[in-house]
Amino acid sequence: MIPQKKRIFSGIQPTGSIHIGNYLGAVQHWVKSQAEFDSIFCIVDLHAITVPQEPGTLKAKIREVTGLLIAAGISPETSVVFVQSQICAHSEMTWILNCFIPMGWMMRMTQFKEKSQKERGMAGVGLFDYPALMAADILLYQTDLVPVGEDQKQHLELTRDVAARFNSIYGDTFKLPEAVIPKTGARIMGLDDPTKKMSKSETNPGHAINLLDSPDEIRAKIMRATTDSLRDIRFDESRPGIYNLLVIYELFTGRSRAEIEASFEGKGYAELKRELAEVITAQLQPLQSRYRELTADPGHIDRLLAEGASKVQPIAEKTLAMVKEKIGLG
Ligand code: ATP
Ligand code: LTN
Repeated sequence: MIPQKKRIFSGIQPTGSIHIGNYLGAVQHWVKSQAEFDSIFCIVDLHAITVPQEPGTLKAKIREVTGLLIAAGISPETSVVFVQSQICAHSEMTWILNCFIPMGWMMRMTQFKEKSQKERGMAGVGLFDYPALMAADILLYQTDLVPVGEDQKQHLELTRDVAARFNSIYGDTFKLPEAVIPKTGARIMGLDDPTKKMSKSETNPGHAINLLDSPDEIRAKIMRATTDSLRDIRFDESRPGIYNLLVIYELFTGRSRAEIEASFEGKGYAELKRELAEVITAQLQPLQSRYRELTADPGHIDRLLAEGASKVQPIAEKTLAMVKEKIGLG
């Protein structure tokens, strides 16, 4: 018998613009692992509405993110890409899991604490419940591995905890998923403030390099990136600005740290920044032209998403039916 491939599941929010943090921390790893694993990628629009969204923009962003994933190398033939809200089982499973997650676990979630602070008491219940929806996404597909950036580690732990809790009550039901977090690039920092993670929800235009930025925008953002007043170019985590730029350089070029430090010996920050801008531009150009080709026909992306939904629906329905049966629902 041919052994079954392990299943990968991951998600991305259709909000803001996809930036090089999303790409280096998550998307490029999804692309590389497609051949080896049975891969499912979800455009998490239900997660997106945990903060206010403009309807027209949300719809457009769902297509944009899908187009970017495919342009970045996700193959719709080998992998599945689908929209979360098109599969009702995600919402239904979230409700069921809610009933098995103690409030105390949820109250420890640092992402909620950070995001809700900005909302000054007006954060929605959905934002609080965000990790339960994420657990439902993962557990519905009996996922083995979840490749994500560092910021999602705690959510993955909660997912495993609720799965284990359910299994201990009702017997073996959910597979316990494992987070896969890259050693380097799991937390690319903001260019304007290298002490904060690069994030889609930051609005400062100098904060992130987006995958669709023009060469001029890339150059301007990199040249303005916050560094320090020292001179030597070294991978030194205590100097977050220059360290972040070097990590981005390392990941886009695939060169070793020793090689990079040697090549910038005696050179200044301006030179590193100029070269980094060139490297990023060269890497993003082919992706951008594929994106333009893919989106030339507006119906194309919608068709791919409809196919994706029809492929995952039976898997999700099967897990949901098993769970409802075990609990004694309906
Ligand atoms: P927001 O910060 O507004 O919540 P986001 O930038 O984190 O949005 P998501 O769609 O939530 O974007 O994340 C998609 C994937 O990118 C996730 O796996 C996440 O862990 C990863 N990711 C997000 N930001 C970074 C970053 N700065 N460095 C590395 N990986 C990241
Ligand atoms: N919360 C994740 C997005 C996400 C996700 C998932 C990631 C939603 N559902 C399931 C992995 C598996 C984020 O990146 N902010």
